[in-house]
Amino acid sequence: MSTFTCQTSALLLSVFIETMSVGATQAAAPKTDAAKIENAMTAAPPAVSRNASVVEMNEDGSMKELRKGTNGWTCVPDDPSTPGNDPMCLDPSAMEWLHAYLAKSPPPDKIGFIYMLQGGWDFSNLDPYATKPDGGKATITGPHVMVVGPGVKKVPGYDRTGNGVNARIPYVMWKDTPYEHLMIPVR
Ligand SMILES: [Cu+2]
Repeated sequence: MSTFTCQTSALLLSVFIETMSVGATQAAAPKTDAAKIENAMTAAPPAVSRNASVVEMNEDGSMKELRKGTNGWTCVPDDPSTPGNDPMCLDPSAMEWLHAYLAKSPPPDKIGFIYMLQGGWDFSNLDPYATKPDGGKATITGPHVMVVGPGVKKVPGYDRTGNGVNARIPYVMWKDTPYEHLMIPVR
């Protein structure tokens, strides 16, 4: 097969996959509070998400509590502004980190942990505020956990090449920004 054909098929395949995931998300995006809570809970093991708070993120970065939890964890349903299904469950330090990211303010000097067992879909592995795919390529990560906070900048052994496209190995996302964090696939 010629290189040209190869690249063309790869391009067509990626367009196809993106179209598929857009279609799938629009069909699956949770609408009711009950559906949003159910979706949010799939981000973490049941032992964690069962008693977690569930909050919905508004466009302006404010949050609406859908359910009050008891274990200190907070789960957030799929972000409908991205094509993938990407709910997450965060510990208290990771929630502070997320608020800082949304407010574009410096994150607190704490290490936080996030479950994203449904995987994630990011417009860019380099730009925290990108609104369209980098050079046409989104960063798609399967089921993973994340370690966040300024302290992770000092952790060696994670891929920092910045490619991060369809990542399968542990890598650094948004490197050299205040929101640099570790992405660790779990499957
Ligand atoms: Cu993630």
